[in-house]
Formats: sequence, structure tokens, C-alpha cells
Amino acid sequence: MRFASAALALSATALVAAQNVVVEVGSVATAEGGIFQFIPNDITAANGTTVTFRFTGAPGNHTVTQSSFADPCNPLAGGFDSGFVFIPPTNTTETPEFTLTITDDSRPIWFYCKQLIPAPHCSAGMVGAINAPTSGSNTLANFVSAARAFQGSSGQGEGGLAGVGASASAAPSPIAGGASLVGAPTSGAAAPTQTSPPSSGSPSGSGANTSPSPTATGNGASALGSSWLLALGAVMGVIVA
Ligand SMILES: *[C@@H]1O[C@H](CO)[C@@H](O)[C@H](O)[C@H]1NC(C)=O
Ligand SMILES: *[C@@H]1O[C@H](CO)[C@@H](O)[C@H](O)[C@H]1NC(C)=O
Ligand SMILES: *[C@@H]1O[C@H](CO)[C@@H](O)[C@H](O)[C@H]1NC(C)=O
Ligand SMILES: [Cu+2]
Repeated sequence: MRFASAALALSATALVAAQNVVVEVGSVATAEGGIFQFIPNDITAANGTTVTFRFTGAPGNHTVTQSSFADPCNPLAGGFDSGFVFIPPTNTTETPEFTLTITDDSRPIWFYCKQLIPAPHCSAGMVGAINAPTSGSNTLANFVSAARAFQGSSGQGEGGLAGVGASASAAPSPIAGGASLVGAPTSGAAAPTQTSPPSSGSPSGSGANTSPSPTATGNGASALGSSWLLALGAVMGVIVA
């Protein structure tokens, strides 16, 4: 009997360790809370738990970037960072995912979206926390308030796969047609540095294959180019709305 309950206890531990929490990144304008949110934004996850961020907000172009309670809209040194994941207005067949495994549940993990277009998403309240205290001053509610009060451009420094208290083993994937990545993490975190904010939302990187440059000329290319422009217009239109 003692052996049986020990085995039960062990399997219960294994079940806990295998838990997965799913968080939607970005939403749609018609949703309660609008586009700029993580759903849920208040996550409880023990050591070994995985937290899968699904970039379902379409259209959208968001990140999951680790920050700190004291500085909600700037990257934490040594923090994780999904990089930008662009999802086109039309539903892609597969949803890109960025999965963190919790390595230290003894202190809170704070994160934000670092997108600045058309306005900083962090200041719009696109932040969240894993294992935030439920009492005292460092609550999620106070973190959200601090993010909303943040002025200027949120930090664009790039983090890595490995963060503080949680780490990913791969950049967001799969990247279906129309979706694209910018600044995807490749390894452990580089020391975040402030870089100039992007001057426009022009496509770059891996998106070039499926999203021809709007300046492309030639019949085939310009047809594709204008559909890309329409797509961008829809993104901006919906986001501005
Ligand atoms: C596309 O639609 C499917 C089915 O409704 C949904 O599961 C998936 O998350 C959507 N993907 C994106 C990128 O919106
Ligand atoms: C989770 O792991 C961290 C780092 O090893 C450790 O400090 C903490 O005590 C662990 N949490 C629990 C509940 O064991
Ligand atoms: C997504 O956002 C990043 C950062 O603003 C930008 O560099 C990239 O071009 C955007 N992707 C698309 C397809 O607009
Ligand atoms: Cu965002």
C-alpha cells in the first residue's frame, strides 16, 4: 500500500510537470480588450510547465519579450524574446507558436510586446506575467498600470531563447504562407541594447518570399505587390481602428 501511494504521488508529480498553458498573442479589434493583449495575461506555471504562446491575432505583428516589474516596456538583460511574428489578415493554415519551459517558479516572470507600429503595444497594455504575486505592490494590476503609463518607445533590444526563469528551445514556428519573422531568437540572450525603432512597417527577412516588396515592378510582381499593400492596409486599418 505504501508503495502504491508513493507511485501515485510520483505519477501526480509527473502530471503536474507535464502541464501546458496556452496563451493567445494578440486578438482582434472586435474582441473585449481589443487587439493589444495576451489572453490570459495572468499565468501560473510551476517548474517544468510549458507555456505556449500562440500567435493567433490576425492580422497582427507581435512579440513576447521578457521585461521586469520595475521597467515593464524595456527588455530584461538576459531575457527571452520571440522576436516579431507577423500574421496576415487572412487566416493562415498553421499558427506559429513560441513555447517557454518554466525553470524557476520562485519569482515572477514579466513580459511585454515590443511592437511600436502603429503605436507602442506595451503602452496599450499588451503585457503579462507568469507567477505574479497576488498581494503586495508587485501585482499584475500594478504592472499593467505601469505599462500603460510608459511614455515613448518601448525597448527594441533583442533577447534570446533562454530567459530568466523560463527558456524556449526554438524560435516561433511553423511559419505558414503569409506569416513572417523579424529578429527571431537563435541562441541564448544577447545583452539587450537599445536600437533605433523601425522607421516603417516595410517587409523584410523571411517574409520576402511570400510578401514581395511593394516597390517591385513587372506584371506578376506588381499584382502580388498590390495584394501585399492591401494586406498591409488591412493590418494598419484594423490596428488603427
Ligand atoms: C485560424 O483558424 C483556426 C480555426 O478557426 C484557428 O484554430 C487558428 O488559430 C487560426 N490561426 C490564426 C493564425 O489565426
Ligand atoms: C523551481 O526551481 C527553482 C530553480 O531551481 C527553485 O529555486 C525553486 O525552489 C523551484 N520551485 C519549487 C516549487 O520547487
Ligand atoms: C513586423 O514588425 C516589425 C517591427 O516593427 C517589422 O520590422 C516588420 O517589417 C513587420 N512585418 C511586416 C510583414 O509588416
Ligand atoms: Cu503586440
